[in-house]
Amino acid sequence: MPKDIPWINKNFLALPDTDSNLDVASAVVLPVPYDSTESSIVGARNGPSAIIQSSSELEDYDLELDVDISNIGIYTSPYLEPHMGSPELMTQRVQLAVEYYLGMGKLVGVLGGEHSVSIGSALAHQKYYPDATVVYLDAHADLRNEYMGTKWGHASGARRIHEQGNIVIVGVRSLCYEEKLYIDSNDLTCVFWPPEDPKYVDSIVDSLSEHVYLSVDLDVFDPSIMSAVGNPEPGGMHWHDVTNLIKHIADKREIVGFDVSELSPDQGPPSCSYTASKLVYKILAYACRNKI
Ligand SMILES: [Mn+2]
Repeated sequence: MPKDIPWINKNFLALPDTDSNLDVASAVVLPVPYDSTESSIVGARNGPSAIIQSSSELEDYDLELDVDISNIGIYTSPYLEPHMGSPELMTQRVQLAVEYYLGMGKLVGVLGGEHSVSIGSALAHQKYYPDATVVYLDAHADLRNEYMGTKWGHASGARRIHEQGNIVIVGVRSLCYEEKLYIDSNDLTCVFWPPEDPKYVDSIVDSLSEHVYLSVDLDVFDPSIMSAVGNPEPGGMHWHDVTNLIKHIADKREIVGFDVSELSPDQGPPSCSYTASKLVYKILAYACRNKI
């Protein structure tokens, strides 16, 4: 293609081919437009396209880290087709797709979709990094063994992940009694929001293994900055609470993969899509800055 004509690529960050082809990319963003187990507001299937579209407005240069993010190489995968057979089959499909890119040595970031996409992605990462701790940011505990007839829906993600390995849950302010009992009886680390311990960031980082998988349900944010989610919950984390925690984790441990989910773009102002997009960008920056 002639380079003197200003093409716009429809990939994450609207990167030119030289920064976004699979061969050069350190990271892969994998869009998963799936929201079939949502029990309240549907629309997270439109999250990946809204995140990618908003990302074209982001600067490649990150002021905080003084790096050009595009230099890590970011490949935007084709969208994963939802499996309508069952939520369990969809989980297996997500796991397969994530393992495909992990097998190439890529850092994979899944763009949901509803938060159940985290199950397949986390299981794939737990297979590649058996010691990994999953840091699960969510307004809800997602520890129900089963909900509305499935064990593989958005209400059971943390439970399925905990059955496979280590998990630390942060930001919870809404849960059922069964989930509270599960946390207590399993001695599971769950930082409710607001946190009681002013040094909660250090406590979380100290509890993590070397490899960390990060799972972010956008409803962990306060609805004042993130209303476009399926289950908004008041009293949440703010921008710097979340980014500061992720930065500290990346400083002391290795973030090996992540997902960002539950953006339902029609439920809020365009700033929500932009915020979700910038969060993906910041996670990539913290996780990959040493690869630049
Ligand atoms: Mn949630």
